[in-house]
Amino acid sequence: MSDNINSENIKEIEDKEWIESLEYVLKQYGSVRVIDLLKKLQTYAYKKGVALPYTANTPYINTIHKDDEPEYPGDYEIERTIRSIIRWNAMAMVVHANKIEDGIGGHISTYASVATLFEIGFNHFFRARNNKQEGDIIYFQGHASPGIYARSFLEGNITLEHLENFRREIYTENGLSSYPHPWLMPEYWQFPTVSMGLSPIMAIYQARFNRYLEDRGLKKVTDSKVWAFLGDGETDEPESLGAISLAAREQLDNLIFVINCNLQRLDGPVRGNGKIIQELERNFRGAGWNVIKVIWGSDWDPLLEKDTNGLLVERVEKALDGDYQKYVVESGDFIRKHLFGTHPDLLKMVENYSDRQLERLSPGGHDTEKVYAAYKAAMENSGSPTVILAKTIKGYGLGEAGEGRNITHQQKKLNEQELKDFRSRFHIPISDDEVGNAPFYKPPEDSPEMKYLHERRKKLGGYIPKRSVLAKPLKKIPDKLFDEFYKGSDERETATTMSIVRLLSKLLRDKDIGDLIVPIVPDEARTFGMESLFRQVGIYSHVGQLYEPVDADTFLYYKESEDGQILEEGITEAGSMSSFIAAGTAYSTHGINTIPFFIYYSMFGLQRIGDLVWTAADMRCKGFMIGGTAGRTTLAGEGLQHQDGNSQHYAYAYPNLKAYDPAFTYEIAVIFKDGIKRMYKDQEDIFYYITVMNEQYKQPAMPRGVEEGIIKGMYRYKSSTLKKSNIKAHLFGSGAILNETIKAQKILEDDFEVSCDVWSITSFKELYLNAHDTERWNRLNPGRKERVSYIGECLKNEEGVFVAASDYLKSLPDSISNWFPRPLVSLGTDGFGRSDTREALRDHFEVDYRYIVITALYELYKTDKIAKKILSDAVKKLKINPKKLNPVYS
Ligand SMILES: Cc1ncc(C[n+]2csc(CCOP(=O)(O)OP(=O)(O)O)c2C)c(N)n1
Ligand SMILES: [Mg+2]
Repeated sequence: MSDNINSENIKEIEDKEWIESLEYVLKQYGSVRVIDLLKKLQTYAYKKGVALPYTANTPYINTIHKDDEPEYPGDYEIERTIRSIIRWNAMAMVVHANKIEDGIGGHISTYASVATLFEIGFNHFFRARNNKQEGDIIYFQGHASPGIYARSFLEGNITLEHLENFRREIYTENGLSSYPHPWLMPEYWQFPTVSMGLSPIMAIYQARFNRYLEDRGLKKVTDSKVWAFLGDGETDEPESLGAISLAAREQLDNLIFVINCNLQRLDGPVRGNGKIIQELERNFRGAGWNVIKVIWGSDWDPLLEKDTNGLLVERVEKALDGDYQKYVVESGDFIRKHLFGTHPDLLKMVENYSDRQLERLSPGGHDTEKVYAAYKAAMENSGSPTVILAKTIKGYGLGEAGEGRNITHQQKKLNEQELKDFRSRFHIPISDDEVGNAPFYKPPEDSPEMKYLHERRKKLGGYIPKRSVLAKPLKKIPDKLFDEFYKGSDERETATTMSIVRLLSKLLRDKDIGDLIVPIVPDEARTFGMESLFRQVGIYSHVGQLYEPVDADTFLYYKESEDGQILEEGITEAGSMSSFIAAGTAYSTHGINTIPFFIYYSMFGLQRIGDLVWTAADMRCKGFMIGGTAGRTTLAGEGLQHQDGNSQHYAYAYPNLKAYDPAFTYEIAVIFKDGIKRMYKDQEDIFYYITVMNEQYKQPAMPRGVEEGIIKGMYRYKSSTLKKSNIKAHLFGSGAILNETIKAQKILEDDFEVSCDVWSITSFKELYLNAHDTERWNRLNPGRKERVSYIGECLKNEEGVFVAASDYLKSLPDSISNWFPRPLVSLGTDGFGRSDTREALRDHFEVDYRYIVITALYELYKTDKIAKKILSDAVKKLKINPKKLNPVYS
């Protein structure tokens, strides 16, 4: 027993000595030396076999100590009043909208929690772009849009009519879109953020792209920042955290994440049984970010000050997020018992606090000084990105109507009493009589608040959000460069993938636009034969190449350089697409006409990252997405997961995405030339999806007069040589399957005396859109001269049967069948892919020339043009197995 006492005593003495030594070093030499010493001790202990427990967490308190907080440069009172008015108007917008039309939706509680985090930014940090400064790039949390509108209302950039038409965009020009959508509000919103998880990954790649532009000398080096505001629930999306190590690796100190940790998501707590702030801290610190936690408001400072034995820190660390949510809705008495009642010393700490005071102990994210200190530290941090983890209260100020309640995310209506309470809590000068209608409130222009608000924004360069098209249209579109692609390859067999890479290589050399091309590839350059570009233009790396590449002695070595042009993203289609978006919107964000050229495995594009593509479409992003080695049967060997028979279909869903499935090199050249012109000279808000294949065949020279057809979606590639036959068929093919139709044409002509024309379909989507558009116009304009669709124009006097084949689902040709003189019969690749040869695959999916021949013959038989016997003989002759399983079910 006495031994124990002795050893305890010794321990105490040891502790004291060590702490005193540390204290001495800290005082004498500062924290850097302390860190150094501790590291040395750690290493020494490790060498001696002492495995220290690892934790990436710091205690559950603010990262910035109260004594290190800078002086607050703003006027608290005025800022609080402004914030309160914005809170009110943001809430009123949603209440209004739902009063007029039940179910129109909207969110109150997200902004209620993030208001301070935004407002400190608006008053002190967010720089607008103008002719003197580049400005910051800000991704606002999507569901908080009412608060952004409400601020713009005070600033004068959004009118009362706008507020009254929140979520009513159809019948008024002054409606407001539910969330940030540049497509709908192109002079206001820059970044769509409402699909959770996309803004964090886009922000990371945006910050990296800003660096890329600087390193390549395309823009000046500035200290502008990319801010991304996210929800804590949002961090569950894989995209949210999926690229954070890239941000640290690239040392993106131009990037600041602010995570609004209100501990709740839509259904309930984010981590009721844990602590989201600590979890995120671990993730971000582990990845190498500068993490700033803003957990406690100033009211907590005196308590933490009193906590000399660490009991309080221990207790707040132990309490779960589920507990903290409860403290928001519970009484002070409950907080006293539950949080502080675990130890007499803790209870003593709050013995002089009233219940009301305990209820009002607020989290750091609602404390202007704490938030300001965090933002300032983030601005000053260098060498790593910063994440601010700010604890807030969801539905802050809603009281009984939803503060901290699980239902709060969906709260859209407040009754009269709740409106009164909200009004009183935030001191909004609206009378009891009026308050039930939730009227909007704007202080007089000459009020101190309005003056302050304008003055702050003036200082920061203007009002935000604001979107504009800063880049001038390109004057010169390369012309001559494309000529060689129209000529054909003579006897040489090449694939369209090779052609597009050759085209890219030439574009990169072009003196007018070469610098603007941004090749992006997710670890697939060799697959597409692009490795020559490594050497030609280099792979971008902010630090250059710090090692000697293993293939340094070869001509096409792996060259990384600071001004490298290729973004070799590694295996991340989502990251690559985020780069694509940054580059394809630089005409607006930076006033630079960069032209992204993103080449990837087509199956891992629209199918995998379709939502990012949707965001790109919303953002009016430009550029070329190239789906490589596309086609379900053209990509031999790779099998079920790789063989793409769908992506052309997905492309239909994106209104401003042009989708092409070209067969020949010259078609690619025509589409490209037109695309660059339309996007960068005519400034159309469109982007391109082009599928290219790895099947090698002779590339024909461009026939005369087909350019317009290529762009519009189809043209007659090869007329029949059998002019006299009165049996007629038209075969339509796209991509590499066009060659099968050409083979089928020959057989139909030689063996069956069918006069047969072959048409190349370059874009089913263009044909589909044009046909529907024409029909719609005719339907709505019955008295006027009927318009004819492009398909109708092409096939005006054509007779016979019509058969189409592509390497995609049958529904692709089906989608345009309505406008053909007779139904178009479709062949396609419905079903799971297989690994086998092209020949076998085309037999399996029934898209080879034999099936095209049989289909044409069957249609001719049905229209009494040929006898049944010819058809049945043909089935045998072409060795088609009638018992074969339908590939869609196999
Ligand atoms: C990809 C995606 N999935 C689901 C939703 C629907 N949704 C909208 S808000 C929300 C909860 C948001 O919680 P959090 O990120 O914590 O933000 P808070 O509102 O709490 O600030 C959900 C699930 C969405 N917008 N995007
Ligand atoms: Mg949340």
